[in-house]
Amino acid sequence: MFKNLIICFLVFLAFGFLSPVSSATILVVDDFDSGLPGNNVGGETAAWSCNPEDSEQFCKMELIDTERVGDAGFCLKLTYDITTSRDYITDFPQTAYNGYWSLLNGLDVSDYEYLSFRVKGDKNTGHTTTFWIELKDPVNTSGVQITGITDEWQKIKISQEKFTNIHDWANLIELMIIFNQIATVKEGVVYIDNIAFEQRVF
Ligand SMILES: [Ca+2]
Ligand SMILES: [Ca+2]
Repeated sequence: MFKNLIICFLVFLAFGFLSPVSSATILVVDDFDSGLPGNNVGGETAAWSCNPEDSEQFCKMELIDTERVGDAGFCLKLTYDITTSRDYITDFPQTAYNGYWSLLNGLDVSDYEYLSFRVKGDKNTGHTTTFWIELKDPVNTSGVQITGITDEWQKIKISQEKFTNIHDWANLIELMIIFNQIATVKEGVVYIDNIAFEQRVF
């Protein structure tokens, strides 16, 4: 009887301490709340463009606390412009491509099922309703088109299976946001917050 009680107590302890689901089901890549470049998994972050010497096109990254998800912290503000007098993309004259990268340093997300993030466009400047998001493993790159962006925060949740070219989910190298010829508005502002990988909720 006493032995059974001990076992019950140990089982209670084990489940009590090990089973809280919230800590295990979401892996936060970046909540931007430090207000500084660099993500929550130790990777560098930056804006990029297809030609840094062409100042007619650019993507600028800022971390701001006037727009964000939640009551505190910061979000990522991307100000982009893909109009230029030069040609970069076949069949799309005078169109550049640029965006933002976040290094994942070999992040293991093989136990996760979804990439998620919050996004909205800026009502005043205008914004594209669509952009491209890519993941890279050591060998492959795979992208998904994000659509339906409005000027209200929404959560985007993409099954990792949609990134069909990624084969090494235990070793992700980079996440990239790309503004290119699919942008519905060629100059604008997009806000991003809470980039994460999530497990399926049972
Ligand atoms: Ca935030
Ligand atoms: Ca321009």
